[in-house]
Amino acid sequence: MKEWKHVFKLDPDREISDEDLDRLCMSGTDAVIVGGSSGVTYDNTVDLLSRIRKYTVPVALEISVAEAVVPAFDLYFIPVVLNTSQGEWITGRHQQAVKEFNHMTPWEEIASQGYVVLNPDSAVGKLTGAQTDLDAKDVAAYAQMAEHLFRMPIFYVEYSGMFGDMNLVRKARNQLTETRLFYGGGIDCLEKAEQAAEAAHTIVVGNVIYENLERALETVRVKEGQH
Ligand code: 1GP
Repeated sequence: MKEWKHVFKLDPDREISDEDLDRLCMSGTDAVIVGGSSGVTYDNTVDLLSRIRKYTVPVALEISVAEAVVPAFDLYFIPVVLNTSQGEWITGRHQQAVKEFNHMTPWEEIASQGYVVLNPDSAVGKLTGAQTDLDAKDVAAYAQMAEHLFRMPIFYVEYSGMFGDMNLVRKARNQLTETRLFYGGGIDCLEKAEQAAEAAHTIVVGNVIYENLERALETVRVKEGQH
């Protein structure tokens, strides 16, 4: 995960053909994250994992609902929304899930993600009641908290559905030495992928997979200019 430059995020609640999935998994991306804000179930998560498992690409589950936790992923990501006042998205659901799994929780395969959600119109923004009216200094402070206060391995700047402010992303990344900054939101062509890859450690490409697969695949070329 420390080396990832580019990842695709696939939503178990959306359809993807075997051919398109083959091209994604063989694209040279560093990893596939499985996750979504709504409609994620055990069945559609198992189904998608079993299809991705035919390939060697690492695959991580970003857990949104405890009922859809499926064994056999390489890694599990636990999102913690830093910019909400709704406690269920910070520790509430997490505590319930850990209580349910109890001693079964595979802590060595789990990484927390400190999310800052910045698109108020996104599904995740609405769902979590994120306070999105933040400037670069606000987000940089959250980045410091993620690294130094909570020691989170990932700080995720989430603009889901819109391309964000790369200056803000860069300033947040400059706070970090151990924690990796993941950026996601509106990357729908190579040019935006390059801008985001210059500002973040790891870029996440989601929606364009379902809108325009060719454009999604071209974003992997950011790996050619590794920096
Ligand atoms: C969503 O950050 C990811 O969680 C990617 O965003 O769907 O806008 O590419 P997009």
